[in-house]
Amino acid sequence: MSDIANALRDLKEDEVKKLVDRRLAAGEPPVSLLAELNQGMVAVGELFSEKKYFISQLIFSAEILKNVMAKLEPLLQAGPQTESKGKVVIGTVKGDIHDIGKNIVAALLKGAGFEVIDLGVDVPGEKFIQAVRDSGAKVLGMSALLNFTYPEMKTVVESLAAAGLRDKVKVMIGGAPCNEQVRAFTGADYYAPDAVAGVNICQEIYA
Ligand code: B12
Repeated sequence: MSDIANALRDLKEDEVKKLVDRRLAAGEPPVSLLAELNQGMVAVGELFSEKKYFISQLIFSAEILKNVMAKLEPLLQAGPQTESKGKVVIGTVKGDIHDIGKNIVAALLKGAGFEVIDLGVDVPGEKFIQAVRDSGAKVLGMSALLNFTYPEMKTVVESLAAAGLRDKVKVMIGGAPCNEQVRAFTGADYYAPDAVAGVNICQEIYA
């Protein structure tokens, strides 16, 4: 693991900030730091699973990452102002309040010129459907970090069909525990392992 990932895993806030500042000052693009930060958070999650970290440490890791992202997000969004490339509805599914990854995806999409309709966290299915209908977005992105929310994503996909919207919108899912199998279970069209992959998928859809 990199020095940034290690510092985040060890909850050394000042160290994380210092390393991030140093790499940005050296001219490194902010997007290249995301994978390392993510690695650090995965390591925190593992320590939590092993009962070596408790919920307080999970909360603290999120605080550290949120503070770092407050610096990185404006940089990720700082693309040249162009005409909207298209609309994307995004949110974290009902029952789940994890939003750091979803916010990164939203920031990168904005930076790439997409109009993002961010519904926030713990989003009920009806709200996703309503937003897709009202906005005419061709992409719906759902974030899920808790495995017991997979059925919720499946329900949203089925509700899109029931509302006559399924052929008008592509559904993309993401979040640490998601994978291709989860995508197949939910009936979503795409699974994105990270935010950059998510942006690439949107670019393909709107090409
Ligand atoms: C920080 C954290 C928290 C914070 C969240 C704060 C916040 N505002 O988000 C807090 C402390 C609140 C929290 C709470 C809980 N958490 Co938590 N948490 C984490 C942790 C350590 C990091 C998550 C994170 O921010 N990662 C960094 C971001 C950048 O990564 P990411 O979200 O995966 O996003 C990237 C990609 O996945 C992708 N992506 C994400 N979403 C989307 C969406 C789309 C559309 C696309 C295209 C891409 C995409 O792009 C992102 C950037 O590349 C994870 C560990 C892990 N492995 O992820 C556990 C983890 C997710 N949590 C877990 C658990 C169990 C919980 C709790 C139930 C704990 C408890 N007992 O209360 C609660 C649940 C609360 C709830 N109802 O939601 C488990 C889930 C296990 C499971 N598979 O179901 C994990 C995996 C930890 C573990 N190993 O046990 N958590």
